[in-house]
Parts: sequence; structure tokens; C-alpha cells
Amino acid sequence: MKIARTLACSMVLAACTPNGVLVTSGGGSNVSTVTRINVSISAFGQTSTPAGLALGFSPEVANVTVGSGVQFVNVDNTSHTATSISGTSFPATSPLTFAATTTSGSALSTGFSSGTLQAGASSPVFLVDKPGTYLYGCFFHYSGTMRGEIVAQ
Ligand SMILES: [Cu+2]
Repeated sequence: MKIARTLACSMVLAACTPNGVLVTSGGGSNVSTVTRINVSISAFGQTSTPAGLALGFSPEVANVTVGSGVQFVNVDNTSHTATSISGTSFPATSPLTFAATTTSGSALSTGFSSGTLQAGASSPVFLVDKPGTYLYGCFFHYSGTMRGEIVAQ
């Protein structure tokens, strides 16, 4: 029942008012819970995931709930992006284009990018709209395995 209601909400997001404390992001997502993913290429070392090597995000594999939100916060002193990658494993060479440097998308299932996050900057809150595994990476440091994964249930 809760899942059905969440799905209904995601289709009419602008008119939906979930219970609990509302968080309004620049992207307009209203969610009660936001998972913060910290971003730093120097602070968060490489780890192995089923999708391949990941690095530079904390947590590098984030477990989140459908109906909640995800926000990237750059705690580094250099710029990064968190940009969605389609598929179930990280491509050997970067699939990301310069478009990654512009903020886009509002929900995980339809693709997203934080845009270039300067030191200390936060992305919009992206809605966790559907169950699944979502891969993303940094446009600037993809070849250095700066990548992460979101598992939504
Ligand atoms: Cu980066």
C-alpha cells in the first residue's frame, strides 16, 4: 500500500504532499527523508562493487528507500559531478559528456546530474522514484574510478 501510494505520488509530484517534514530542493522534489552522499576524491578511497571499482563518494554504495531523496554534497576542495550512467556495470571508458557539468534531472530513474559542484556546494535533491540500482560517476575524474552506486528499494 505504501509503495502504491509512493508511485502515485511520483506521477503527480507537484500536487503530492507526503507526510512528515518536507524538504524542498532546488529541483522541486518534496521528500521526507534525504540521504546525503558526501563527495571527495581524496577522502573516500577505492572500493570494489558488483558494478566495478568505485571511489570518491561516501557511501560509495548507498542503500535508499523509494520515496526518499538523494543529495550530493562536495566536501572536497576541488570540483566534481555526480552524473548518472546507464547500464549495470561501469563502462571501461567514460560515458559522460560535457553536459554532465550542467544540473539536470529530478529523479533517479530518468537520469540526473548534479552539474559541476564547486567545493562546498550541494546538488539538488533527486527523488528516488523507482526501485533499482543506479550508477553514477564524476565527469572530471571518471578515469580515476570516481564512481558510485545507489541501490533503491
Ligand atoms: Cu571528481
